[in-house]
Amino acid sequence: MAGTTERSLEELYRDDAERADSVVFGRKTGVDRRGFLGGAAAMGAVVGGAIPFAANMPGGLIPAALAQPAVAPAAAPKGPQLLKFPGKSEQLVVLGERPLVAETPEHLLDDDTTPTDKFYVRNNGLIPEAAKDPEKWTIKIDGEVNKPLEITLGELKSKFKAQTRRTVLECGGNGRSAFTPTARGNQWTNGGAGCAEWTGVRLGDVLKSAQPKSSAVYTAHYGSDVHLSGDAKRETLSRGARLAKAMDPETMIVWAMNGQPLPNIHGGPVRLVYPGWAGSLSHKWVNRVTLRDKEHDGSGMTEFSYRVPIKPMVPGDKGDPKNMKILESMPVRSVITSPANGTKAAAGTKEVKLRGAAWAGDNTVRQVDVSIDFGATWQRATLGKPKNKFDWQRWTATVKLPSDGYFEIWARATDSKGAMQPHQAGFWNPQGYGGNAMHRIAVLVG
Ligand SMILES: Nc1nc2c(c(=O)[nH]1)N[C@H]1C(S)=C(S)[C@@H](COP(=O)(O)O)O[C@H]1N2
Ligand SMILES: [Mo]
Repeated sequence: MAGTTERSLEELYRDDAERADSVVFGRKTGVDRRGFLGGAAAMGAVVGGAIPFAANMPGGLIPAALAQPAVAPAAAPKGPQLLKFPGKSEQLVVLGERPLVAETPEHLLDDDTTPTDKFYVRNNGLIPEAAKDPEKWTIKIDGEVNKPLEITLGELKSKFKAQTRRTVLECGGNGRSAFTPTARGNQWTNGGAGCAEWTGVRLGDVLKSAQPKSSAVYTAHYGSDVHLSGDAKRETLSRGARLAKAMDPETMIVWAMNGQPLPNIHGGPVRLVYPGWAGSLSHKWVNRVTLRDKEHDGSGMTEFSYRVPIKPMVPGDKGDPKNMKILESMPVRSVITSPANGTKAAAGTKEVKLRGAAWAGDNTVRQVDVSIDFGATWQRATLGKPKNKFDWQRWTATVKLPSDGYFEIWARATDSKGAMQPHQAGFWNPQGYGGNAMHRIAVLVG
């Protein structure tokens, strides 16, 4: 392999894609590959088949077959660590054990409604014990209100009008692993998201019953989970949002997920759901919502936490907290949910049926396009309608393959405002929010 085998190309591609490129293709990134057929053959050997569209491969691109762990982790000695947790699928991939964080591989997001067992898990602190008497769970509403109140789950159910909505919950760091250089935090691929049916009441209705003062402009959320240190005085997470978002009729206090009582791991008996915005606003085990007269400054609100640059910053820089603003709506994203990355198809297979999902924070999805030739040409997918606001949109497409070989299928969504997913995660920031690089999967035919 070009005479250099100090480590496998697979490792080289993971660690230093540009150097791997020059080893494989014998040239610097950005130079035309057509003259290096020997190189393309070496690359083909690594990904398991000839690459019919090798000439279109962007320089420095880590082949999808290597960029993300393959589907069958059992085969790989150092495959991803899989979750073992009561009620959760054993196919979720553990990103951290303390606190417990696990993501859903994209191909497990293939249901219209994400089943609870497949739904990703993100904790910042210790998971509390399940409540003994859920109906007596109490939430306080205080701060900039004329009538502070305490309300039990039982009263929430009897005094306010319930609604059910299918909405996407997505971690603010979803897509983080696509940043170069690596950004701090859990290295989510695209699986820090799911779309469930949530049942509860409008947070706005409950806040209104406490009679907000005109000075109230922001919320602050508190829950019962304890800080990782075990110190009860230390805050685990306390985020908040502009009052207008809290008052949105789709922002809810929920007690059921997919028609069942909200499981403890997902914040039961009650959590908030702020659809379209960073998942950290959807406070689990919520027991207090305070209205404030300024932007909340709890843990997860300051410095680089859940904040993105105002003016673009140099990737890898330390950054200036004064140049950061709160991350609100999540960016447009699509995932290919079938077939799975690394799928092998029989020789002679001439077409592949694709399924996926796309969503766009506060916006809707205008279109999804797919490519089989590293983005040289694109084909429009058939896009479904959301069930309700903030639902994801399912899509399908059938792509025709010209021959056997190694293909990458790329999917790219465009939102209702015209914003499109980039090839590479853009707007680098120290904690890696808003990384919405296109999803791509490897398919090997023959
Ligand atoms: N009390 C509490 N609420 C929380 C968190 C937490 O650590 N503690 N994590 C937040 C983050 S960062 C996300 S992405 C979502 C994840 O919800 P899930 O575990 O139900 O998927 O919960 C949010 N709510
Ligand atoms: Mo998150």
